[in-house]
Amino acid sequence: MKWEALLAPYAQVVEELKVKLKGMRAQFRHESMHSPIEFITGRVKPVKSMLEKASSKEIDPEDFGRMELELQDIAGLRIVCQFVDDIYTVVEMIRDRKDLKVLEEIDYIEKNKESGYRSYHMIVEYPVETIHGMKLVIAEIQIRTLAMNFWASNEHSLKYKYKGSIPADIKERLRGAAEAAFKLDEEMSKIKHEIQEAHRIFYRT
Ligand code: 0O2
Ligand code: 0O2
Repeated sequence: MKWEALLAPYAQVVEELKVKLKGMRAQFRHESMHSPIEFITGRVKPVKSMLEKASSKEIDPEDFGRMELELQDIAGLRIVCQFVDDIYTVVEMIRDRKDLKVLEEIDYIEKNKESGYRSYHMIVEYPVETIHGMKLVIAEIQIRTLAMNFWASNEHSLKYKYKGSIPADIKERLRGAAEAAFKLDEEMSKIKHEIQEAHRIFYRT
């Protein structure tokens, strides 16, 4: 079968989940509440990058069945939030949804990766209707702040530039930049709480 046909259910899952997650954001906005979601993006993993990952896991390039089981980010969604607290609000909302099942959660915020990377990852199973019946598809949802997203996209392009092997001194600076980005998140959260507190005091008196 051609790649396009094999990946069609994944493309559908990305589109369906994007619509549903954007729906959550729209509901918050309609109710004039702060939306924990700033924006959502989604993609199907490019075939080249699927094959590279398959090769690193010693999966035969013809064995799409194994790729479906072991590459959990063929369908990938990214939810970008303003504040760190918002990430955990979104996580709770996803856990509560009845249209998908959470298989695994990895908190790279509590414990960041060696590179400095921070994000909350949820691996979910989502039922999609195809012309051959219902198919359970695995998708990865990455939830992160704007600052974490800024860091990850810059680091990702540097990795691309240096073909996966970033020089040690640049790696060290990237780790420092990740900490600076996290400090910015923490500072913004403190400012947000102080504004909310001031609001409460103002309206109580
Ligand atoms: P809105 O209301 O502006 O958020 P699509 O299918 O076109 O909705 P696509 O093409 O899969 O989405 O993804 P794309 O183009 O990467 O971006 C998805 C949404 O995220 C777009 O908004 C972008 O404007 C938004 N976006 C991407 N990067 C940033 C960013 O750094 N900051 C902000 N605020 N938004 C960003 P929408 O979906 O068109 O609508
Ligand atoms: P791309 O190009 O974004 O698709 P595992 O097999 O479980 O050991 P796996 O599957 O890589 O490892 O899972 P992990 O580590 O949770 O990472 C999944 C995705 O998270 C990556 O996909 C990236 O999108 C993102 N990510 C993880 N670590 C980093 C990092 O150090 N920097 C950046 N920028 N992103 C990271 P891909 O397939 O690696 O890449």
